[in-house]
Amino acid sequence: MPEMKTRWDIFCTVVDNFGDIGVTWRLARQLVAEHSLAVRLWVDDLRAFERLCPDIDVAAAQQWQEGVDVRHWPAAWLPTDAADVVIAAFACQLPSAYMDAMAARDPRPLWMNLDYLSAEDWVIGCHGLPSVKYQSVQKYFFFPGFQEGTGGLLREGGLLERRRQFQQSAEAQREFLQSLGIDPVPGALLISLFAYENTGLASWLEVMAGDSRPTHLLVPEGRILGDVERWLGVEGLAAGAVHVRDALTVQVLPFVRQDQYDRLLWSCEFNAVRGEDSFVRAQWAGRPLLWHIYRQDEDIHLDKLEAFLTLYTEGLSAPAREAISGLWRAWNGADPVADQWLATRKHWPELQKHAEAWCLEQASRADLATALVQFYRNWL
Ligand code: TRH
Repeated sequence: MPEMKTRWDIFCTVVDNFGDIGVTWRLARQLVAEHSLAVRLWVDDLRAFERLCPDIDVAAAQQWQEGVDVRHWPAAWLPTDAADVVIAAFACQLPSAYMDAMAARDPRPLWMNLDYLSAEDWVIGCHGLPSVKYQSVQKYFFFPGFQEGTGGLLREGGLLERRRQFQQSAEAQREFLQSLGIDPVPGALLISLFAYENTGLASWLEVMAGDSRPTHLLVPEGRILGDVERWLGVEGLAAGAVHVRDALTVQVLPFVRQDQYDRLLWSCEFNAVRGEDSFVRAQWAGRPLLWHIYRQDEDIHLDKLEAFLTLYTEGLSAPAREAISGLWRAWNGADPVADQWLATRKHWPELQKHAEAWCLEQASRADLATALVQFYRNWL
């Protein structure tokens, strides 16, 4: 008889943006592909999912995508049996009938909350601790993170090898960029820009336009386009648009699939990213980056920014640390970034080496999917 696969349910409510679905879709695929698990991914908003995965049928209650059993999480829940492992992503509230099904199940499932990523030290103390109980079912905290003692980061098997091969092949990069309609400006610094609205952008575009080295800026369609339009003095920017201002070429890209977005990050010398998942992917690209952190009430996101900077800049010379930290702080304060960008450019070789070293250090720890599976094994 074939061995029964362990069944996992992942629940995702799309709060806003693409991070919630971006992380859970990535995790679900990896659990299927690398750990041979039977995974159902419950998503309340299939339209957001469709942006990342155009194959999604937004009208389907159930569909298979890359081996994942994708379920629309309906407002009116239909009775469903509980899985062996239940992951509530980002503290989403499970349907009460499903919680009853968990409590009725024998043996009880392992119930985990997959939390948001943070570099703060307290995460180490809280990772893996019991949280609330529902009847006799215990919930546990599972924290992703950058340090030993956390749940780690999502990283597919062989990712860095694929990245290295791609970065070593001028041909592969050319072909990929061409497939997105990108013909890199000769000698230009290739930069990707994925960010929330940011009034600091104008100063960055200004300094790039006046630079002695050309810059080719690639901007996937999204929230930052309004700031780009204001600076260019144009309206209705959409994928395919290309505008040149002195040394700066701005090109708008379509929003692409996650694996294509990875290759975009690998192709660029510098990546501006945001939120959670693109932030991690830019680290796996092994290139210097700029993080636009997701804003939170009472500015608590600024503590998270500082916590990450403390870890990330360890080992850099003091001037390089100040330059990159200054750039990140200005960007997240929506302040002008021109001086900080010029200072960062002065330390380019050091920052490039450092980005690769940071990537390798992070990759030396267990990836998040493996850590989840290990957590389950230890719990059994
Ligand atoms: O979209 P985000 O801003 O998501 C945010 C964060 O996750 C934040 O922590 C959370 O609280 C909030 O959502 C609700 O940024 P993030 O996390 O980088 O997610 C974007 C996803 O989109 C990521 O999986 C990469 C993917 N992506 C593509 O697949 N193609 C693209 O062209 C681009 C630009 C992104």
